[in-house]
Amino acid sequence: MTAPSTTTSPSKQPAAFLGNADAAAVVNRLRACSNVLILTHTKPDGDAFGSCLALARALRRVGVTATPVLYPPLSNALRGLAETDEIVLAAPEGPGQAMRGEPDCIVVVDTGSWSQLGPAAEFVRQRADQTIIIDHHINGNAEMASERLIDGAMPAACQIVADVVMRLLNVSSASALPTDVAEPIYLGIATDTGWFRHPSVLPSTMRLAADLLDAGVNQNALYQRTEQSDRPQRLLLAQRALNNLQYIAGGRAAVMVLRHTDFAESGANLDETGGLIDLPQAVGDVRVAALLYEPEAGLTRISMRSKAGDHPVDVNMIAHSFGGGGHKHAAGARVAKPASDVLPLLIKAIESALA
Ligand SMILES: [Mn+2]
Repeated sequence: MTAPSTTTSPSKQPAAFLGNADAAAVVNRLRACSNVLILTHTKPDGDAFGSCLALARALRRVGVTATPVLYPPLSNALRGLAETDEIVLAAPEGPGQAMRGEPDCIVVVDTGSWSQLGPAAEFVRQRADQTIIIDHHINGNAEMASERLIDGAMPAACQIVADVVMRLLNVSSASALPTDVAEPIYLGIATDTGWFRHPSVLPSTMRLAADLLDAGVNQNALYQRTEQSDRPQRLLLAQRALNNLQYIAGGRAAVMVLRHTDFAESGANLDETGGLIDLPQAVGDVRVAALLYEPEAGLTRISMRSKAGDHPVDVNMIAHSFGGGGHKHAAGARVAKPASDVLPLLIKAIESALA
């Protein structure tokens, strides 16, 4: 880990990871395939899961065998949205274990980083020529894939996947997509944008969402399933996060810490930290929110959000200084130190970004 940078000068910006392919080229390539492996980042979120499922369902409709291999943890809410035979959950020896025969194409969605591929990284490393990335993160590893359909302006990978599956299925409007393809796309966009509240939302995002509703998506059913199906333990974890909340930078930022023991004592799982980062953002003066939590003793994950507006803080820059990355308004990092060591460094980095 490098020391947190005290400046946010543009020269320190991570090199842009530019795409080199358009949707039409990717679709042509996919049409020529017969056996496609679909991968995403470990601990798949709604966007990762939705991208995999929508792409797999669309490929199967055009006669292509598609195997999405996902690495847990995967929330029960997401898992329940796919039939049991539609996805493979974990293949500890690598995705080859889950495939019937050698894939002629690998599509990696919602990430382009080796560090996020988990046990699949080695498999992909040997097959970069056959690999396509579809992503909205600009800090990835270009050598992972020969074709990279990447648009950092998109709020969700699913908005890019929507374009791909519409071309694949030959429909000119997302309203003509089959409902079972439209649903996971809507899920991915809704969850990656905090249900259309984040600054990343574009006019085209709302138009696409409307078209997906026309395609038969039941938005309230998806909302209840993903946002209103918590276990009671999650609220106990939230209680602990709020107990540990502190305002810094004169109240313009808030940081929360969950220690390893907080999970054991509340009975909550690591994947139940989702959404906690949004709580301090309810406060008007808070421009930056950070959550530090320890998946295990001696390891800290940092999650950060910033609000758009005057002098917005680029949390991607802060995350980068901790060896992580993400987007301007949402980023994270993992640091091999206890949270008590990381906290003062992070506070300093946030305070200097707000200075
Ligand atoms: Mn995403």
